[in-house]
Amino acid sequence: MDIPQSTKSLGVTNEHDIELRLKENGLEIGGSYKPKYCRSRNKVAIVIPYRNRKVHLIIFLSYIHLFLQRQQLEYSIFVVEQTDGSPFNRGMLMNIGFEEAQLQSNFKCFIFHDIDMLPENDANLYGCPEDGKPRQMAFTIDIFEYKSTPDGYFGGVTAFSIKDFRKVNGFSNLFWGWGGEDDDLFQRLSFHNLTVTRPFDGLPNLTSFARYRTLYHTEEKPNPERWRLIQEGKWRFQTDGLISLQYRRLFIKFKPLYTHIYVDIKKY
Ligand code: NGS
Repeated sequence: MDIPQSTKSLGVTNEHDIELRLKENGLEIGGSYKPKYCRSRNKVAIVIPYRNRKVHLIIFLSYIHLFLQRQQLEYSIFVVEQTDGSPFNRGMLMNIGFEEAQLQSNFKCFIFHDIDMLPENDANLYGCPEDGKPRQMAFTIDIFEYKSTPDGYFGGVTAFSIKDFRKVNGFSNLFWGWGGEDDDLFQRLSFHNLTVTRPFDGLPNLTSFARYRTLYHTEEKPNPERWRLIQEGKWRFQTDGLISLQYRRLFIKFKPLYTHIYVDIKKY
């Protein structure tokens, strides 16, 4: 399937058209899917942090559902929306998605997914990683001219078993604004001796497989505190994260294409 850069190229103009199409494929309310003729090994929760990117949301959903269904995966999509006016807190929204998804079902693993990243290759499997082996899914990205991302890069799209994400205490909740929360997470993995794996590890020519296309957006405002937070991270790994997560869930809506969780995480 071609990767769309606009909803027009999909031949659809709104969410409703896509809903109808996907319903025919067997998509259930809340954006959940189970393959019809086989049983998936595990159930995967896809968590997407979100605010104010309606067009990206439509493009992402219309692409990713079919992608996941071609892989015969059992999955649900959770969109966690920050409704307050504080700077965007990607890490905290991921932590919230992790906790909220478990209130809905017994997911065995989690894929933390930016809304503007589209996997290009159907063979980049979104199934569960083994315990002890979190996976960096986005290995080469168009905006970096498909060069391999550096070893310490752990952003964009990452996969965890439930056990490993708990072990590292999730993301830090303290990164408000763009950048650094993924570097902090990478440090958490190293601290716990977890090995980062990548799709197609061991194969030659890795760069031609785990490719991602990004959807265009204007640059976000970087968080001026991020370098200091990263540097001091190791003192907080045990106390800042899932263990200290506090938020107000305003409401949850089970929409045809996804479960939409509205939260207030205001920076007090
Ligand atoms: C690093 C950021 C990461 C970010 C990566 C790629 O510099 O959070 O760039 O960003 N770290 C810091 O700023 C400390 S990207 O070009 O994909 O937007 O993930």
